[in-house]
Amino acid sequence: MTENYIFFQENNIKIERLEIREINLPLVHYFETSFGRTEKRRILLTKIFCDGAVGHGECTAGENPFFSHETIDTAWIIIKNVLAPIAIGKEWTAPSEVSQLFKQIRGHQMARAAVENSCWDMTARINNITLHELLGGTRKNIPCGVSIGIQNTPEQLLEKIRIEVEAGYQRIKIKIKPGWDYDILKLVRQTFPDITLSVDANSAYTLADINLLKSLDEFNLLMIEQPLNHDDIVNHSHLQKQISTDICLDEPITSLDKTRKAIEMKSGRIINIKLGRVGGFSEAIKIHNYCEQHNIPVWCGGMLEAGIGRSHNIAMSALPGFILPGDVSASKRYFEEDIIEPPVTVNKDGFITILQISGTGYEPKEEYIERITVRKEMFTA
Ligand code: OSB
Ligand code: MG
Repeated sequence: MTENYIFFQENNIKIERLEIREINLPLVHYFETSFGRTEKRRILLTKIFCDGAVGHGECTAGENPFFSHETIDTAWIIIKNVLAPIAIGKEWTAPSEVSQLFKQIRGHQMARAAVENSCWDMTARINNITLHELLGGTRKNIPCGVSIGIQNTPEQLLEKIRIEVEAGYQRIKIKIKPGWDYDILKLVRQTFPDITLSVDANSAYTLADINLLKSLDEFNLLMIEQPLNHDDIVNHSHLQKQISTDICLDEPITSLDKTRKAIEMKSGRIINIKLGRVGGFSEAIKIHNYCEQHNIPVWCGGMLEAGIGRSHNIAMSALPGFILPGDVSASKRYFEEDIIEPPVTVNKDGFITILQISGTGYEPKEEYIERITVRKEMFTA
């Protein structure tokens, strides 16, 4: 295993107490993908305690099992009944050891990631270093793109694209599904001939749609993300041979092993790394390193995260292989008020400046978080 991150602490640390809570946060605008529309987020936050130090995590599971089998409710049960009893009281020196504690668990990556990532967060704080430095990150700022959902009308979509292009975002990704694809892209390209554009189907097509998928080659797309089934790598390999647009895999990339198989099968030429989907920072770093060695560009995906998850995505995006603009954008695109201070902002050239402050540099707003909490539980040894 290649470990390019560093750790300094001399004393072993452990989770003495683990708190989980659910917060409810409305989105400023609905977000619609081929699998459905989200208007408000239910988000599970984790917080761990050790000898006066704390670490924060955010679970990226959605409200429904449509993107992944996991939901906020399954993650709650798994953390409570499985992860907390395993992890509480066990000493570690590097947070990657926490991912080893969870090795025998099948699936439930998003639940595992929330706990493991809290340990990375705490380790950075205890050592008074930045999280991106702890992970092995080298970038000072990260290029940003936006993901724009399916809209009620084509005019509304054009207006949203115009706003984000003017804000400086470096890449526009739009969601597609059967009936909201070729004609929409034709209109978008006529209106914005020169923008860097990609599409995400969230598994809405099958190989029977080959003619439609081939026809998208005419739009000079940066990539087509996850056109086929959520756990497929075989059919994507067939498809990639027949289209010139680069396929990017999202949903099936749940581990280093799945990544290696997808790359060996030539199922796509680009990989979207999502911290929750792969089970946390340790696995994400391994996937990043593997892709870098195989000249596969990666970028950081998003899951409509609130500030804690967003700040972890920023830290991960500092790794050198994250060369394509990610789906990590400004807090205000999602929420009236984010749960961190300062909120995430993007400069007019479409970059997020990585804060050079220990931890993530973004502090959770405890009082606000308490006010929007709908349930919480604390676990101890
Ligand atoms: O497929 O990338 C996806 C949001 C929820 C679930 C899946 C996806 C997305 C996004 C939004 O595209 C990315 C973001 O802005 O957070
Ligand atoms: Mg996607």
